[in-house]
Amino acid sequence: MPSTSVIDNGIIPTLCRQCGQHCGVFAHVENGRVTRISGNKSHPENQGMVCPKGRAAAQWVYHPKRLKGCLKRSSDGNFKTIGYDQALDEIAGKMVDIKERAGACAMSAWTGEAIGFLQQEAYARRFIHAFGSPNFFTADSVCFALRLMAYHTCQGYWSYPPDFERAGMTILWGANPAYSHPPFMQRINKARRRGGKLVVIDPRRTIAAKKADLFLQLRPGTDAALAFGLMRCLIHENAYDRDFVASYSRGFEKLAAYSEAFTTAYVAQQTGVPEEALNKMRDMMLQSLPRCVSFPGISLEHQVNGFNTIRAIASLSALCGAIDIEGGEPWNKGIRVNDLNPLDKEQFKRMNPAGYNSFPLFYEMMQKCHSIPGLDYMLGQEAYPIKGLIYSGANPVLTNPNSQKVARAFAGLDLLVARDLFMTESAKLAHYVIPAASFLERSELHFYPEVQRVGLSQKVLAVEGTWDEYTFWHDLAHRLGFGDVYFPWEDETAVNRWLLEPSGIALEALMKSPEGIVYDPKVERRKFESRPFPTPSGMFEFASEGLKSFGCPTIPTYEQPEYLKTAAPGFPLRMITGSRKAIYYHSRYREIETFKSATPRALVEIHAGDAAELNIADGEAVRIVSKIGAITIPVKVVEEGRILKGFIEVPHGWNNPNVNALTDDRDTDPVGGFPNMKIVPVRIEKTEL
Ligand SMILES: Nc1nc2c(c(=O)[nH]1)N[C@H]1C(S)=C(S)[C@@H](COP(=O)(O)OP(=O)(O)OC[C@H]3O[C@@H](n4cnc5c(=O)[nH]c(N)nc54)[C@H](O)[C@@H]3O)O[C@H]1N2
Ligand SMILES: Nc1nc2c(c(=O)[nH]1)N[C@H]1C(S)=C(S)[C@@H](COP(=O)(O)OP(=O)(O)OC[C@H]3O[C@@H](n4cnc5c(=O)[nH]c(N)nc54)[C@H](O)[C@@H]3O)O[C@H]1N2
Ligand code: SF4
Ligand SMILES: [Mo]
Repeated sequence: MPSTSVIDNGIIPTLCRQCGQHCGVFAHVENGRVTRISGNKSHPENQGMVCPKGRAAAQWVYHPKRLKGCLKRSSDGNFKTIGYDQALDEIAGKMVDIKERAGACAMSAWTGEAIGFLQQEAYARRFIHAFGSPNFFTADSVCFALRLMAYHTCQGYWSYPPDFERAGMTILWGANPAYSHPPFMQRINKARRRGGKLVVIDPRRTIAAKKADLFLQLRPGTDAALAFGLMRCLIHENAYDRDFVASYSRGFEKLAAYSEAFTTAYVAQQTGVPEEALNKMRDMMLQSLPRCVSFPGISLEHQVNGFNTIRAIASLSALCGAIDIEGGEPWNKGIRVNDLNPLDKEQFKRMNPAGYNSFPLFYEMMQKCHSIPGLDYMLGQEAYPIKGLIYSGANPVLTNPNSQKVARAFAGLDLLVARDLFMTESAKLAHYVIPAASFLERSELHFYPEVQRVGLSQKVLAVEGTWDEYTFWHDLAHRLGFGDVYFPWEDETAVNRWLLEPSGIALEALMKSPEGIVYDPKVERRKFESRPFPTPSGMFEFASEGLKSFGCPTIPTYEQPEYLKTAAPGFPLRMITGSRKAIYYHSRYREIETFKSATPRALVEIHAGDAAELNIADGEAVRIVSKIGAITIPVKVVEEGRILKGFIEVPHGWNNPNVNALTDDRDTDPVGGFPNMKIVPVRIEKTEL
């Protein structure tokens, strides 16, 4: 295969991007080929650790199924290989045609988690904005943005990640960093060796739960009740940070009055957690104050009261006194870099960005469009039609809710361009597939705000017949006539140099610093004492008056999950989806042979009591039916205590079965538009595979 490393033999330090952590790694090259990836012990992110996904990077980038050469779908549905110039000329021509027929807004772009949320994403956003369309979608519509929105509402920034290593107590709310964020688990483990406590709140006894000092097996959707119960304890014990509340916050009285209803008995009744365990948690929290940090996971975003649940958790941290202290939740200092995003917010808002009407706060805070209503635009069921989409580093047909609808929307477009390393279920629907470069084939900046460092990944490989993100957007922009203005840099090295200019850090220096460079040596704590919180009031907002205009209560509230209020007729079970596993990453890495042999298929986890009632044995197949679809999947009856009775768990990212055939895109958080992927009403029927 014509793929060569930038050196013949040796070791190239770089950053792993098999997930979003950007661990420091070494690529070992022998005879022009990367043979293995090892950890950089001096890198602050991972301190030498490499997880199985990182170790498998070489298997993945050299996989024989990797796409090379541009593909065009013919009328018979088959793909044929065409030249890069022809592909880009045709795509540019079709975009011009769409613009003439339906306006610039009829074109859109979409980047997925594989692209990340920084530089690579910014190329796509810059491109579609320069084309004249506000319609830019990302994985943010189902990931991280709801947390960002909730924290921003309270304090004007998001403290990510907490100072795990120095915390007195870490509360994992529906997160399993042992699998999802291995470097964070490493830090939590370090804190525990020094006596720090770990509390895990999860309806499933995860690997993190097994290691925890305390595991609360709570009913999904009831986290806010627990958070209010803990706030009530802090207030009743007079143990909350009174100085912080008096001097730097607003809305405390309203919040305190609301929390009064959350007695230990009521919280136990809602969450299903025994009062004894709740009291134990309260005592642990009181003993670790103020260094008590919370880490809300993705499961709190994937439910209909997610925004308020996360606000309640952010408020709890503020009452603990954990805001911007050592061992608390830092207010990170950013780096001064040039901005790739030329968005004129007001101008684009006037153009009616897709989904603005449905979830205006999402657009206001993220300055991106929401993909869930975005699909209605693609289906021609909204104010104007979206007729074209270029997506990169995503696989929405498997990862977005209501996958039948995603597939229908994609299949109906006049122009769909896919950028991926592999032929996926989404790429199969594309008119053109432009093979993408992997992270080992590009160079980009990455920031580690908790240690105030900037790092740079190095280009390790060149693979013929694939194109990196910058080259692709640059080349297409030049064909459309706005390249000179918006993509003037020759290559990504020139972009990196331009981005860094305001920071005072030279690209050459960064290239020689595999562990990154500290962009601000001064560590400051409790910065709110000397400058206002970046909220409308300048205070930490337990109550946010600004939310009224978005139809949201000013203080966070607990909404009982539907299943505690009424039985959904015909759907007696609740399905949790997508709990992270150690190896697969959403729909990624299913090609890797060693992963395939370790976990060849998706299984539904079911409680032994539910299995017995349904007369289902381990290994048998079932049909899971939701309001919008059905899938067939083999059963894994799990050990006692692993999952709450009445709940099942199905992994995501698989093609067969695709759990998002069951998740409903209409069942969302009203403010953030995040889909319910964690409490899906379903029933199970015995069947055969
Ligand atoms: N290996 C691997 N790592 C990944 C990913 C991957 O696909 N694979 N994806 C990455 C991405 S993009 C993300 S967003 C992160 C997500 O990472 P995390 O936020 O750590 O998510 P999970 O590991 O799925 O853990 C979520 C847990 O929440 C529990 N849960 C479900 N409903 C509720 C509820 O109502 N309340 C509470 N308290 N718990 C609940 C589930 O049982 C599950 O154990 O992982 C990242 N890391
Ligand atoms: N039911 C259910 N669904 C979920 C979730 C859940 O918990 N439950 N979690 C949701 C979450 S939190 C997220 S973040 C989304 C993620 O959903 P997506 O953003 O769609 O992510 P992936 O499935 O990982 O798709 C990434 C694609 O990019 C390709 N790729 C990898 N590296 C590169 C690269 O460098 N360049 C390019 N161009 N392509 C690359 C991969 O081959 C893969 O096909 O899934 C969501 N879907
Ligand atoms: S956690 Fe694993 S996959 Fe993620 S960056 Fe680190 S080594 Fe790579
Ligand atoms: Mo995510």
